Amino acid sequence: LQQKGCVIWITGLSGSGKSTIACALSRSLHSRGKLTYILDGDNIRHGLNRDLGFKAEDRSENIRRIGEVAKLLADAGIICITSLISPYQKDRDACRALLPKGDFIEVFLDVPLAVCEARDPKGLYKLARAGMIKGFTGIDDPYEPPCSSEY
Ligand code: GGZ
Repeated sequence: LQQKGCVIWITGLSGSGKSTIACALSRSLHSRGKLTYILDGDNIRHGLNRDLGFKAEDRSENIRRIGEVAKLLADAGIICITSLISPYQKDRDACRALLPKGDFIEVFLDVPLAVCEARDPKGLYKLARAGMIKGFTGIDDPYEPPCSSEY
């Protein structure tokens, strides 16, 4: 395998397009002979992280575990693409610190809340506005935009 691994960390609100872009990026890299793997929050929360919810410490633990898995994959020479809201700067920074300088590429999908909410692909914003989901990111839970993302 003539490939150096890295982590491409995509962060942004629900509905900002993280999964879509992760998938498109992965396909594009595959077509150029690169080995990739996507770690998607929504998926991993059904398996590895099914014990975690959405309170602050659970989100932090979610990000911590996925950051460690991403590091393992990068060590194995894989381009690991993560697709997680990852709302807290300190948690993203901790994942960055696991990797050699330059091997953690943070990508901020800077999509305004109003646009994400208008898309509402799963109807979750509607539920959150109705008070049927508590602590929804962007509605009644924080999102800290990156201050030093690569993209
Ligand atoms: C945010 C929530 C919540 C709450 C369920 N807040 O757009 P989706 O549906 O498919 O992706 C979102 C996903 C967020 O999981 P992450 O692991 O990326 O979050 S974090 O990085 O903050 O740990 C959303 C759905 O789960 N979802 N409840 N309260 N998103």
